Amino acid sequence: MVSAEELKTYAEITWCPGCGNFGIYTALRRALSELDLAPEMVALVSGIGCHAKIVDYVNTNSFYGIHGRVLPVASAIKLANHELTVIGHAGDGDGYGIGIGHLSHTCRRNIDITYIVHNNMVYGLTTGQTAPTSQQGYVSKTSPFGELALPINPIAHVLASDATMVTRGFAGDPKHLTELIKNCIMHKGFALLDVFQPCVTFNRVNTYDFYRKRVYKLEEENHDYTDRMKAFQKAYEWGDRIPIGIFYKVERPTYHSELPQIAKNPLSRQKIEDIDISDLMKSFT
Ligand SMILES: Cc1ncc(C[n+]2csc(CCOP(=O)(O)OP(=O)(O)O)c2C)c(N)n1
Ligand code: SF4
Ligand SMILES: [Mg+2]
Repeated sequence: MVSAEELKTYAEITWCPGCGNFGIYTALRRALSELDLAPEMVALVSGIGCHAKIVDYVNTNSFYGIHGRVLPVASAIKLANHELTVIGHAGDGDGYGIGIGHLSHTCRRNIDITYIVHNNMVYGLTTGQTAPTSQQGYVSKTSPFGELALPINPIAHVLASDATMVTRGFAGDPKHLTELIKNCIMHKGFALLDVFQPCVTFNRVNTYDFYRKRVYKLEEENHDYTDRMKAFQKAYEWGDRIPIGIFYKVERPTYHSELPQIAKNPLSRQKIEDIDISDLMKSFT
């Protein structure tokens, strides 16, 4: 077994001291270690933002993607070699702003990947602009009089897009987060893990204290995660009590399991020498 400590890399960590990304980083390494996954069989994919640096800090395969395109890259990796455990890391700006179109399609296809969204409700890397999950009234340099729009509700959004696993964690509770990451990885199908990730530098509203006073665990209140309508109700719970844990989970065939071309072997292990495409090429001339 590779320990969580051994999954660290030599790269210097440049997150601000106290950043919520540290909690996600710890939980991710613990989950990979506890599931006893060989590092060479894991592929991490990121967008661009503070969250994205995580792929440099974990000693597995990794692909530093582009802003908003985590899911197309992660889906392609999974379909090229479905034996890999593929985990996408996006920011709330990255995944719920520019990249949100990909989210619904990945859900409905049920691509077998885990998608961890580091939701700090702000654009961290670009120094604190309002993000799609910033709360109404949120003041920043791009909304100096307070944000007018309602925030994206990621949980409700993916429930409506037929996601097969929908979860939320808190970076200030790495133990609980480790279990959620393990559950998402073990789930056969698309799993969203939205994580409340305090940005201690730019978001002075959604702090560790803010969440500690409000979050409660769905599993401690006997939430039935097979009931989609109940999951919707929980998705809209916000205020003095905010739920974390598994909102919804259901089994459905994964996209790659329905493709006859890769039923025997992953695409990456298929021989291409014997394939003759000369007739196809001629058809284009
Ligand atoms: C296509 C494109 N548009 C905009 C940018 C500039 N940019 C880089 S990171 C970022 C936002 C980061 O916010 P978020 O995704 O929430 O990540 P965080 O830094 O908060 O982890 C933006 C707008 C970019 N790199 N590429
Ligand atoms: S700017 Fe915010 S999200 Fe980025 S490293 Fe600093 S605390 Fe973390
Ligand atoms: Mg962000």
